[in-house]
Amino acid sequence: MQPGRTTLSKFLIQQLSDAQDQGRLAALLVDVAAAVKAISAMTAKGALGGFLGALEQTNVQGEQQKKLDVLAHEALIHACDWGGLVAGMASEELAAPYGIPEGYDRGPYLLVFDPLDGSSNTDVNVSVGTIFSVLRHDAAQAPQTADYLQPGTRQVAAGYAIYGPATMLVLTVGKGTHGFTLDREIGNFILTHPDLRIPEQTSEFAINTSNTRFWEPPVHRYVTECQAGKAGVRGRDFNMRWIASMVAEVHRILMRGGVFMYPRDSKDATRPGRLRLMYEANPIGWLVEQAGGLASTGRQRLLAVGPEDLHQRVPVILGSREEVERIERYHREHDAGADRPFYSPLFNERSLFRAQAA
Ligand code: AFP
Repeated sequence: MQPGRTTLSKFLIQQLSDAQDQGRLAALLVDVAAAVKAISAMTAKGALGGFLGALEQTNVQGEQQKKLDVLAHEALIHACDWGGLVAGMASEELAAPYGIPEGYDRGPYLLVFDPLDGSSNTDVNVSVGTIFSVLRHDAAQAPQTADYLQPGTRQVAAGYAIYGPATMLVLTVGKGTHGFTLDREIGNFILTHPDLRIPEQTSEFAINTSNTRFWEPPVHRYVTECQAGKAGVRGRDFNMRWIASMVAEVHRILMRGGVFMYPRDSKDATRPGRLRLMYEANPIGWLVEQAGGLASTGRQRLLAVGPEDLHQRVPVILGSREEVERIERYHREHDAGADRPFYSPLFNERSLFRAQAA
């Protein structure tokens, strides 16, 4: 595969040459890429296109919708619902799955997506993204919600687009994680970052530290040690980033390593985390694993989580292998009651959490 010259279509034909339905999966990913180009044009136009600002309504998550949330959602639906490749679609912006309209053929795939991740950043011109996951649905009848509730290990393709200074598409079909850059002059995605690998070590972590008082002790232990730097047990200084756009954090980690954490916290006892399993954690988790990293809830592999709800939230800890392994060890030690000597004075048994199995 010749970086700088291989187009997305050529790449997919080559990567899927031995796959069941390779032509249809490649065609679906090309349709997703077409929607990404449309979203890229809108995000790049910003205020000039009237694309900024929020709408009155809220989505199924109870979050206020930005104009671009809805426009990105519509771009993906319109690019993918007519081609006879999907049996149905699920979106962060829809409470229930989207049924393929009468008159259109259905195909063997389910497309699940967050149309615009990081949308709280749209009006301040910070990178945002689209995240998508492809599952199979081989039954003849139209899919029900339960047909979407497949663990991340059942994905057949996953990817994200990042609308930054450059628009990039990063995807996997199970044979590594590969990056494509949009050449706007010819309107094509060109392979620029083949076989991305996440360095196993890092000195950079990403977490929203305004939630410190809500964290579980093992997360607090890990972050406190990073902040102690050379003077502490880690023996080296760490750097911190928080862009509030998961796609942008993950892209940085794929480019140079790092660890991203949106752990379970006690801010809202009804929510085991902020990020959604089906269309954020699972696709991103597979991309990270395919690039040699780890993706965990802190207590189990993200891709092994059995979905119970289309919009279910999970704790997310992912990135450089050695750091994620350390954080998982801290969770095990906490749950086994073996980490008491490491507690920060801020934390003790009477406070926020009782050890709970995942
Ligand atoms: P939005 O799409 O509502 O902006 O949420 C983005 C996100 O799901 C994820 O991309 C960020 O990492 C995380 O939320 C930021 O959460 P905080 O605003 O709590 O830092």
